[in-house]
Amino acid sequence: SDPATAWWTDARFGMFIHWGLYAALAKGEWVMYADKIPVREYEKLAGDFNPQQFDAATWVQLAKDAGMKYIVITAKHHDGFAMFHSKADPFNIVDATPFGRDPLKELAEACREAGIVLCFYYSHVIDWHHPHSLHKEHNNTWDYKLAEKHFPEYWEGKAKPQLKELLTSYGPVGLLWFDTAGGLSEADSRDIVAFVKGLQPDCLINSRVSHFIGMGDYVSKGDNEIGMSGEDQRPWETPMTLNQSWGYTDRDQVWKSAEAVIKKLVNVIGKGGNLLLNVGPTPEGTIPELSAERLREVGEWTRRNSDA
Ligand code: FUL
Repeated sequence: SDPATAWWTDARFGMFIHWGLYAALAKGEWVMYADKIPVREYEKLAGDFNPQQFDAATWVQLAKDAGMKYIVITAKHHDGFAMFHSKADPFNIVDATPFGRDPLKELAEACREAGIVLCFYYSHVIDWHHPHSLHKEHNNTWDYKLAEKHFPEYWEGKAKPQLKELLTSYGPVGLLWFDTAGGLSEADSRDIVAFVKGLQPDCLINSRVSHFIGMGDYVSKGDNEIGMSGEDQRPWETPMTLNQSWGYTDRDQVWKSAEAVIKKLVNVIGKGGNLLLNVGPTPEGTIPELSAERLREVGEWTRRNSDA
C-alpha cells in the first residue's frame, strides 16, 4: 500500500461536518443558490450568527465515541463564507459575526489532544459571494454578470490565499476535500494540487479537485455512493449523510437508522473503502441529537464486535 495514504486507509471512518452561515436558515447548504438570495441579504445573516454552544471538544469526543479517526469540516462551502479567521477575505466567522471565535482553531486544538486527524473541505470553484468565481453551471447570476467575470481575480485573490491560510495556521492538515470542480481547467487543477503540496507535502487531496482523470490522492465516490465491485485500483471514500441533506435543515426527517448506518459502514469497509459520515450542526453550534445518538450507537456496535 501507498505510504502517503496509509494513515487514511487505516482510519476507515471519518466525520464529515457541513457547518456554515446557511445553518441559520435551516434549509441546507444550497439555500443561497436555491432561493437566489442576494449577497447583501445573505451577508446580514452573519450579523446574527452567534453559535455560543459550539464546543470543539464535544464534537471531537462524539467522533471518537463513534469510532471515527478523522474529521473533515467545511472551511468554506459554496456560499463563500469562511468558517475561520481569513485575512484574505473579511466575509468570515471572526470578522463578520458577533461570535468572533475561530472554530477551526478550536477544533485543531481539540483534535490534537484527542489524536483525531483534522481535515478541511474547501469549495475551490463555486463561491456565490465572490464576483469572479466561475463554475460550469452553478453561478450567482442574480448579483453578477457572467460576462464580467475574471476568474484569476477569484483564484489568486481568494481561493489560493485562503488555502494558504488553512495550510499554514492550523498545524498539519490531514487532507483537503475539494468539491464541484466543473469548469476548472487542467492547468488550474494542476496549479492547486502543486500549491497544496508545496505548503504541506503530506496533505492528501481528494479526486473532486478536478474533473481531469486520475487527479488527487484518492477517489471520492458520488454522494452516498458505495460502488459495486471492491476491485478499485485507488483508495476511495464514500461521503454519506445520515438523513438526506448535508447542511442543517429542520425539514428533512428521513433518517437512516443506526443499524442501517452500521450495515453501510461494514459494506464500505468490506469493499476496501472509507466512510465519511456527515453531520450538519445547528446555528447554535451543536450537533443535532438525532445524529449524535446514531453515531454513538455505531461506536457501541463496533466496540462490542471487536476484540481491541
Ligand atoms: C456536493 C455539494 O454540492 C454538496 O453541497 C455537499 O457538499 C456534497 C458533499 O458535495 O457536491
